[in-house]
Amino acid sequence: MNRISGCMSRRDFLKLTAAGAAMFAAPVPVFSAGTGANRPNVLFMAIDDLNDWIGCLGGHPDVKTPNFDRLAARGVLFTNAHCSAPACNPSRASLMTGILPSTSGVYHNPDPWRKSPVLKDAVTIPQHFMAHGYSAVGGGKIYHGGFPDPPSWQDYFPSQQKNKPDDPEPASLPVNGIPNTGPFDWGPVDVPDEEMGDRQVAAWAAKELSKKHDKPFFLACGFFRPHLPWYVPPKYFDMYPPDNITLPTVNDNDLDDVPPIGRKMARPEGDHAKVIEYNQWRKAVQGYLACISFVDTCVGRVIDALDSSAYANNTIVVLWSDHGWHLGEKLHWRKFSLWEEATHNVLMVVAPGVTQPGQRCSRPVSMLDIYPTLIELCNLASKSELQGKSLLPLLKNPQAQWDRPAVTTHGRENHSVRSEQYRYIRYSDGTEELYDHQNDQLEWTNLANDPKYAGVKKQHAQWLPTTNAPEVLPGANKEESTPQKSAARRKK
Ligand SMILES: [Ca+2]
Ligand SMILES: [Ca+2]
Repeated sequence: MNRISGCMSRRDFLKLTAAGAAMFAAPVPVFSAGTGANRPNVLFMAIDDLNDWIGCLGGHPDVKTPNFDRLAARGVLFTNAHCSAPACNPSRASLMTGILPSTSGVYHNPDPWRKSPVLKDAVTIPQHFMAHGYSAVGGGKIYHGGFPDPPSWQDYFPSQQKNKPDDPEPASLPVNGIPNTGPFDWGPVDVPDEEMGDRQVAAWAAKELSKKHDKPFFLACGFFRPHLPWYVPPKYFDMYPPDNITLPTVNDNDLDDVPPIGRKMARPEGDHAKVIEYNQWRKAVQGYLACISFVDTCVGRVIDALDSSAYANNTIVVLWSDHGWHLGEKLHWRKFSLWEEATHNVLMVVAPGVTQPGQRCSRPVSMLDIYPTLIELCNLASKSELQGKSLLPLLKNPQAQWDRPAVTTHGRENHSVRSEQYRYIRYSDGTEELYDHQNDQLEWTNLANDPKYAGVKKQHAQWLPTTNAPEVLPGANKEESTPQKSAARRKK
């Protein structure tokens, strides 16, 4: 599939059948229970702000990502995977605890997730592994910046309090010439790769993999690029000459059939207007692609280290990104929306003895599903509070039936339900969008008001969360959220 050029693949209908549900009735442990020594290790890699612009997902025709592609080729690439929330903190809090934003009340980046009454004592993925005899260490960005979680780890790089190494910056800022642009900036920084924070995280992870481990390990390794600002060494910019870059296919009237809450999320008068005014679209796409190719080399370092380690054959690799990114589609930039560009993200799983090489799965899955998947793959105790479903049936057979769509929430009571064919959005005021991906992969034509689709809407609406917890606000977690506050805070 190629969302940029508009070449669209046709997809099967999602079949919401009882047969699909029955597949979850009897989970089969893959590895035998017993001492920790029998259990597989887990290499858990996170990429920040990476949309589907990697070679194997076909999201951009120009991108070069040999390392993402070779990892995907070893196992199952999920081509229709979506985040629980299109922002770093709520997406990661949800992924790491297995709880939906609408249940926890963690909707936006400033929301302190451990202050949620639901997540206060939540057992995170690495905590659950530690409770089963694993070591759990991490490096780089796994949780969002302001909210590291020392109880999740035995050790952390660079430290439990400072989860991310610093990055070098160009001498003169901003590079793109947009006034008051802050981190919404792009351009080369003339340093060796080794000075980049992500390369330090990759080197740390490689060293961990070279050590002798007495226990099975859960090793988390989080890369920050392609998060803004898009500063990486010049050679990565040189890979994408701006004059030859393919720009996203954008419909200037795309927001005309979008309800007001959605238009407010897009904010075309903000980033997009500035990018056009300062003639930066090509350079911005260049910067994002450059950062993707840079982080691809970091992923490659870690894969090489795993391959040359003693753990090459008994380590599960899970690579994920926390949400997608708009680069002008719907006249929007960044994440913070409920459309395909913001919710679609990267998920690939290599599980020795379970997955086959070269498999692709187009079932709609959620980052919420990672936690129960790892529980089954490593035969840990199940946890009834988790709201995702184990992907094990799809890891074994990517064409297996799947009984549920992926739900994404952005702010209280704004939800998207993504099935194999459709995306249904319902905002807090009851307004709706519906897109048919079989005919409209770019989500240009909102079908929500067409009576022909009443049944499709109803089918998808049954998956809308019934709980919409109050937002967990900094310093006053019992306070009720208001749309004004949420809108103001989202801009931070
Ligand atoms: Ca992010
Ligand atoms: Ca439209």
